[in-house]
Amino acid sequence: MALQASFLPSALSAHKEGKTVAKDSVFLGAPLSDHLKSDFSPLLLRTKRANVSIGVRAQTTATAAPSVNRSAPEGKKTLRKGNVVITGASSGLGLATAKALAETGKWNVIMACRDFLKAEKAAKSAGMPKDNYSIMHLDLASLDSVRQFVSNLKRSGLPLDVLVCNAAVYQPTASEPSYTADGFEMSVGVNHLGHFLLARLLLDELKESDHPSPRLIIVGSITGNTNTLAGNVPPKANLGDMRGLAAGLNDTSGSTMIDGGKFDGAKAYKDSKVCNMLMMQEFHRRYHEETGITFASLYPGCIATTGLFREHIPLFRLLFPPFQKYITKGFVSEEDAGKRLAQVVSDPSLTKSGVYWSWNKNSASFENQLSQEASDAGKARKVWELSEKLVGLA
Ligand code: LMG
Ligand code: NDP
Ligand code: PMR
Repeated sequence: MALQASFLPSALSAHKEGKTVAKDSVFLGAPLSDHLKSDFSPLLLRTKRANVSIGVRAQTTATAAPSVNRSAPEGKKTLRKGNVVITGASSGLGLATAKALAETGKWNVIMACRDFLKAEKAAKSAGMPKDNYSIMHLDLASLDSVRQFVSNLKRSGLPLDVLVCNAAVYQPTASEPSYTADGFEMSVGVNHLGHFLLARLLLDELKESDHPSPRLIIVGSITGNTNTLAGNVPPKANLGDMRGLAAGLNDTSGSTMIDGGKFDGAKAYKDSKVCNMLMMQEFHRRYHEETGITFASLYPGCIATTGLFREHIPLFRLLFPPFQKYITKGFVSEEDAGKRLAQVVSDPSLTKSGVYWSWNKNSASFENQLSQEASDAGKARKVWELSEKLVGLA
């Protein structure tokens, strides 16, 4: 409630200025998704819609950002910012990417976060230009929250140009599984199933985008790829015959692990990354030709300092960064990793679909090879179909 009171004035003043709808999303995101104050939201939403056509189109940028007014005279095009949703933008890679994109002035970054205040603080202390981002509530550990987020975004009237599925949890030290609101093992539930539903529900929005290069990006990782040294550190990713996924990914109906095995948090994370990389390719096969949307995944490098390792033992957190810096040399800073993901979001040379991007020692991007399992089209189809059932799409 406090949130609401404090965000209302700025939301309304943003309207008056006819400047941007970004503030509205700040306002919209938290209260609506928290199921608060639904009584007066329709009024706000109507106001907002009316403003989108005026406010957003009035914005100009200096470079080849998405064009709205395509009939404007050459060199004087009226351009609008691209709208990019980044999940888990309250820390680590997501925050660094949000910052990198917001600073270009060409993007309105919608930070889709489970902890609204944390995100607001993070954005402020990162010094993100406030006209170029907004925050909306999204808890990927709840399918209801995912649906609510999609509905809020649609009702905001903001066109969606790029969706980045970045959020993740990693529970390497958990001896017992934990569960999402819908009863799925947490790592696969958040990292894969929550994002799968989100991406499926937002596909129509991406299709309608008039941006020159709409994209759906799903963050992958080297640790899910057993064709690498890192992917061979035990426990290794392996989806097996997916009997655990088929049975609902919990102890009551079968197993918390996709392959039906005993719970292992580190393996669950790596399995979830395999699902992320498989889903990117399945989206590509099903929708790229028809929609022109670019579907891509990436390994941004080892960002050994992020919150991802918060649940690991202190000794690991101490040694992991120097290990990656000086021994594997796979280390990359949050800032540089953010620039890499920002490239995949907006670089005109990275429009190829179905690609898993990585970066070499000189920080040049290249198309990387996925492991056999992470590029298995049969497995991709099966993950897709089983996941559809679990998230209520089939
Ligand atoms: C699993 O264990 C747990 O079973 C699971 O529950 C879960 O927690 C999971 O991923 C999380 O871990 C992993 C365990 C097994 O690994 C460890 O516990 C080792 C932790 C090491 C972490 C990195 C820190 C290393 C510290 C080195 C010191 C750095 C200091 C730097 C200072 C620089 C100053 C200039 O892991 C293993 O069993 C390891 C075996 C991995 C096999 C990988 C495949 C072949 C490896 C070939 C070796 C190549 C050599 C590379 C150099 C390595 C140097 C350490
Ligand atoms: P962080 O922990 O810093 O960021 C993860 C983000 O996900 C946080 O903002 C977190 O929110 C959010 N999140 C977690 N659970 C939920 C949820 N239920 N709903 C919504 N958001 C949630 O880790 P990284 O930045 O390292 O990870 C980002 C991505 O990069 C992940 O996909 C990870 O797999 C990938 N990656 C990371 C590598 C690395 O070395 N760090 C290497 C390869 C890939 P909150 O701030 O509230 O906790
Ligand atoms: Mg790994 C080139 C070698 C390399 C790279 C790039 C990574 C990345 N790791 C490498 C090697 C090794 N790691 C080796 C030789 C070991 C054994 C000492 C090792 C161990 C290790 C552990 C215990 N590494 C880890 C862990 C984790 O808990 C991290 C993990 O698996 O998270 C799922 C991790 C990682 N190593 C990486 C990267 C990028 C990670 C974590 C990030 C991720 O996949 O999201």
